[in-house]
Amino acid sequence: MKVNLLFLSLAVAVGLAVAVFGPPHVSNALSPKDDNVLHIAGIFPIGGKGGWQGGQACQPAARLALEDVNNRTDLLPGLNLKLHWNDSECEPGLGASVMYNLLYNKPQKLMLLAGCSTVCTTVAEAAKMWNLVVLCYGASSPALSDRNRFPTLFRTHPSATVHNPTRIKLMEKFGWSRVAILQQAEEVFISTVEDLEARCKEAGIEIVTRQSFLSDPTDAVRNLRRQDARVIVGLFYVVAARRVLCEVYKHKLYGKSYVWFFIGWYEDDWFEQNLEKEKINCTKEQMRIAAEGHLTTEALMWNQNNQRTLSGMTSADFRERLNEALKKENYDIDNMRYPEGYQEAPLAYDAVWAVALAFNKTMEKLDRVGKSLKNFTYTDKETADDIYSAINSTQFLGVSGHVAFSSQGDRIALTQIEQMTDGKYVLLGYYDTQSDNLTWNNKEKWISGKIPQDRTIVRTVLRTVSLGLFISMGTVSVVGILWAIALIVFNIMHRHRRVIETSHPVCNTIMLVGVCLCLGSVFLLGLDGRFVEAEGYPAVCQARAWMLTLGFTLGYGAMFSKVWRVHRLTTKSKQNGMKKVEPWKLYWMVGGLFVVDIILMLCWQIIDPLQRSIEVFPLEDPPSTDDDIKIRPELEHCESQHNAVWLGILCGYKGLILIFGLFLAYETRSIKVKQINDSRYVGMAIYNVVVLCLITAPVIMVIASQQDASFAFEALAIIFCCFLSMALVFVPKIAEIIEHPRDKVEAKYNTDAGVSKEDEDRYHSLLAENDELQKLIATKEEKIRILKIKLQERDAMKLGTDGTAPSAAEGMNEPIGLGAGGVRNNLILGRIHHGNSAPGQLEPAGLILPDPLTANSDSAIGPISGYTRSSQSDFEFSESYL
Ligand code: ABU
Repeated sequence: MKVNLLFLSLAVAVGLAVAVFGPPHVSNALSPKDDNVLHIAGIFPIGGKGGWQGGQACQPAARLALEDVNNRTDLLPGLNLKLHWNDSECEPGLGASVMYNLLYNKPQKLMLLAGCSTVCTTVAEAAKMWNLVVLCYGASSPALSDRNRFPTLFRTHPSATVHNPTRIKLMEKFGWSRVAILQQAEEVFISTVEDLEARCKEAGIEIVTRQSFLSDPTDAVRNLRRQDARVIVGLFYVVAARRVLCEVYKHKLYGKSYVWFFIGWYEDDWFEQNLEKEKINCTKEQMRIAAEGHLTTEALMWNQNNQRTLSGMTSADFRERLNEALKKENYDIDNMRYPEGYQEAPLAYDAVWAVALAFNKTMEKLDRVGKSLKNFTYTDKETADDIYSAINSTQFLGVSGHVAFSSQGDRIALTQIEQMTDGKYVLLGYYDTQSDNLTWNNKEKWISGKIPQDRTIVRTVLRTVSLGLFISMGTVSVVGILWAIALIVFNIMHRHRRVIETSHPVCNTIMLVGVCLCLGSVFLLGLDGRFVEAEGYPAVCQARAWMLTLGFTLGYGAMFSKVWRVHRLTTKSKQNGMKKVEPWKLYWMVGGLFVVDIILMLCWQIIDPLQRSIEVFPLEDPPSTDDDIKIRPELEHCESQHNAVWLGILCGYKGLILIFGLFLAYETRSIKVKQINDSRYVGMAIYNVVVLCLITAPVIMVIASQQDASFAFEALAIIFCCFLSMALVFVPKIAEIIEHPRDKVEAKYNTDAGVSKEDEDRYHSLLAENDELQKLIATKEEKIRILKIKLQERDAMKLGTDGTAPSAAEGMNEPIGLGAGGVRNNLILGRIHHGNSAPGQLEPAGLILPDPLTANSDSAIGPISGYTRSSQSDFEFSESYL
């Protein structure tokens, strides 16, 4: 009933198909009466544009088989086979239409021959409705092995899965464990790939990517390149294969670094055919270049032994006859221009023989029950089952080899492996899946002379500081350390010299120790993977952090404490008077900073210690090598888990000290105190350190990925800070000591007395001048006294004569403004250069400087620049160094 309804509904379609494609062709060597004829239907893909057009050679092969079968008297005695066929173009829709046409047009067909997987899938799924057995001579789809879906299907063509064990075998043989798959989106290839994936997984082969395409493979091929696919299994029909190959050429996925596995049933010159017709945008030469070296696997379709087969022919005889038949159809066989399906022609030939043998067997069986094949109808399930059983048990030696069908209806076959060498296919060997036997001819040829790699070999190269840079920075650091040690010795040796003594030698030594640590850290900064194993690197990281932090604190802290004290002295003196600088206050400051550092560093190293971290850079090409390798540069860094937090705390704390030091240095820029004689030079050194630190820290963060630049920058900053600090603090001292080897004459630095050499000279000249003036005063007083006596005598005489009052001169008993005692002690120092007055210029009235030797340190002069000058002997104001 179901079938009848189907018949009815398709009648219109069949009628249309007949009108469009014309009546079916009939192949029969003889012209027997219709009573003696068994009719079979055939569907051949011949004139299509895509897929497999193997009917071009398979249809003539089937025709030859019909001739041979019908010529045999022992086969189907008294009966002839007749083939009614049409072209499906390997299009499933057209194939279905052709099938309906064949089935709904008389005479009754007993079996269906079909080729091309897509068509076979369609017709075999429908044929069960007509109780028809389908025999596929050209269908490789593994999906066709599903007995539930295709219960009446048999095929002489092996399933495409027979290639997969062979592919796996080759991958293992050549050591490829990373492959890619490119497939056309057709069920035949999808099911083949599924099988291949399962087998790869079993064999431990990684499938790096699986790309598919409908008709345009451009994107899929591009993706293969992106994925660095080297060994690629390509599954597509030949028209798509030509498009793929052209894209392979364009994307340069060919040559010594690539291996392609193609399907072996394309014709030998498939990559040169129909390029214009199919609008392939590559020349023959380009296609040849891209195709060179590829491997193919294919089930054996031609009997390899020169045995006589059931038909009485060897496969060579069959080839001859087929070639003749094809020549008659105008194929240029002499020039090796074979039609599509030439490889599968023996399968079509053997398929017809299998039909004949099965019919023969069925006939015998039906004869015994008084039935005949000739009475078969599409509803005759019983006879259909008999035909099924007969073909299922059919075995014979055909021109394609031993013909037998598995329980899934599949053909069991050997596979052959070929390689394209110099534009020709060369047989490399055979693989028997059943016995896992690989017969190898050792004829493979690789473009580079060696087996291509399945991936780019990535070599990890650790980026290290260049040796020259490390050595040069190291050398400068060593010089710096030696110089610092020499200065420590100098500082200790001359600690009693006033110039050193008043600069706080212990503070100087602390600063120099800090300098040594900082310069030592330059070595640690350059110690990387070149010298230290990965396991030892965290220790280097921690040593670097400790050394640089403590070095900085000692070096900078010592200088900071000096400017701090100067600032304190100048601000406190107003209230408390000038005090002596207590050394312990300086050490306390440095010690405090040092302890804070130790606590911070301990917390950091205990809670979240510095570890070796690796920065990976993009792959690079090696400078020059023929090998297929890439370089992956790596750079070591010292990082803890919460690196940013720790660096933030440490840099924040140090940054504050730097900024505060900068402020103090600025505030005390014009002040020189006798208690810390080098504060101005120290201030300059602080400026230098602050500026360099503030520039270096952010720059190093930015260039951290460039090992040479960041090392050079960091090392130079440290070296520059250290050298300049040492120079600013010690060069004047050294110069002074060289200039004045004896302590006495160190007048310039003799600030304890509060008098410089010039002041002393000036003092002596003032004393002399004072003596002169005192003598002058004495003379004048004598004169006055004499004059006074004279006046008194005159007045006495006058009084004696006229009795008048004394004159106005009587009020001049004392000299005006020059009391004898006051003149001696207070001098108008009109010649001392002071403050803003030019040398030799008189100071404004009222600026009375006490005697330098007897002055009270508390005598105030008045505020200048916000500071109170308590005594000319305590502070000296000079031009700011800013
Ligand atoms: N060897 C030809 C197979 C064609 C197909 O499976 O469609």
